[in-house]
Amino acid sequence: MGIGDLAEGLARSVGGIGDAVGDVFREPVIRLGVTGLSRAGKTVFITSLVANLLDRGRMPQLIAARDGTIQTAYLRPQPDNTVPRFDYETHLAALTGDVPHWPDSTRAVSQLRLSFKVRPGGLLGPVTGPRRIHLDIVDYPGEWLLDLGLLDKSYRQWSDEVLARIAPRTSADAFRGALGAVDPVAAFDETTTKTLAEAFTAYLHAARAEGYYDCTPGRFLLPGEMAGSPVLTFAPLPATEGKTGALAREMERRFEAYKREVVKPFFRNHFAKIDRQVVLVDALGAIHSGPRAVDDLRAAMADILGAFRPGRNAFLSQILLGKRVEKILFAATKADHLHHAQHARLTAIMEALLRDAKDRADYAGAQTAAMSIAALRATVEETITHDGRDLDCVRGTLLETGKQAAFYPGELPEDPARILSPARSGGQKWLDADYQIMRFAPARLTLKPGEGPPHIRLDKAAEFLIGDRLR
Ligand SMILES: Nc1nc2c(ncn2[C@@H]2O[C@H](COP(=O)(O)OP(=O)(O)OP(=O)(O)O)[C@@H](O)[C@H]2O)c(=O)[nH]1
Ligand SMILES: [Mg+2]
Repeated sequence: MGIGDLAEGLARSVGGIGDAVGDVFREPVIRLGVTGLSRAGKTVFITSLVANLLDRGRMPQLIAARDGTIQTAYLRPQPDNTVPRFDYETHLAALTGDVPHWPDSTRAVSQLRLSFKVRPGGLLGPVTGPRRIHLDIVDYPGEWLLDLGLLDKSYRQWSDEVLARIAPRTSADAFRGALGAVDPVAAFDETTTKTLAEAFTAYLHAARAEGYYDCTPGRFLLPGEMAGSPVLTFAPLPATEGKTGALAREMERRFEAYKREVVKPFFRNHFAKIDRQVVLVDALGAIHSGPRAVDDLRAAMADILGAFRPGRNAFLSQILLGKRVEKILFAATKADHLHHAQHARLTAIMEALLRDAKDRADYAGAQTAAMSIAALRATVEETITHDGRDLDCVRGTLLETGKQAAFYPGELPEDPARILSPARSGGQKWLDADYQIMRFAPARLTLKPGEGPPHIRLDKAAEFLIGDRLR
């Protein structure tokens, strides 16, 4: 009896669970994690990727699509019964309907299975017939990944670090005010705890809106059904010499519960199963916000890479059992805000950020790459003459007014150091340039049969992420 028979028998013996379990034993599965901080473009990326894998006319750089190795692709029920399904149909309808609009914000993990029928290679090809390969795409918030750093910290260390970091930020004024009104060695009181937690959560939201990435605990921003529970009702407290009050002890207990009951289950149930990972970053948004936001992005990329470093954390090593993510792509999204003449510059900035993140995280492990992409192209290019100068613009429908406009975002520097150095040295604003950003609505599409929605380099991203497994 071979392994195949064994798997078959096992699948049969679990009866009703049937097909999905059998698939896992018999047919290869690629688990692709898609993450990024809120509004990075995860939902649009997955929707367009799936649409373009189902109809592969615009995917020439995905070799298995171009050379016909992929014979068909279709959606199948996902194997994980308790994870919400990624709502592909609704998101696609939003993007490609008569009045196209961006999909709603999503708040939790979701998953989708796409299966490929692939032409068999090798001598046995004609005998064995087409192979099936499954692609499980898992969408999860980047905020949850950044929580990994909390596992190494005690409540005391975490509080000290957070309070030091937010000291110069005016967005933390209200939280500091709330802290000032509380005696840190006070007895425990639920109302005080709740007031502090709410003020801290409000600060985290403000920091996120200002473009800061260091906004952990991540579930404070995306609480879902845990809203109001003790694991999400704590805040950092200043150190007190010698004496600890019951308030601080309860805060500490809740911080430990957060690590145990929120952070660890996410890594065990979702993160540990991922083979390939794409991290979407809104680099243009950060550049628009200024050097501090770029510096913060730089630090966040190092933290994210750190989560993927083998042996980074005892708990992770224990759940991963030597399994590791094989490829990680950092992709700057929304590149359709730039004329293609500037794409290479954006890619160079992403590459420099990645190099820097790898140095910081002392990273060795998965193969990494940086790219600039647009999952859904919302603009067309246009060159206009202004004051006797040619300006490379993009034209699209403005989200705010619904009017068509050509837009010049400013010129990214050829040398990425012009962006990275001011970011590193804590500059307040760019000295020699100003980068604008404009929000466009998705364009109304007329797709030919066999074509997915228009994109920029989504095929190249797919080739890096899964191309080798489809051959
Ligand atoms: N022009 C352009 N805009 C994009 C693209 N992808 C995303 N966007 C913009 O970014 C916004 C956020 O995209 P989503 O895909 O919803 O981002 P998300 O990461 O899923 O966001 P959350 O679910 O809130 O975490 C969209 O509403 C668009 O305004 C793109 O390829 N081109
Ligand atoms: Mg989303």
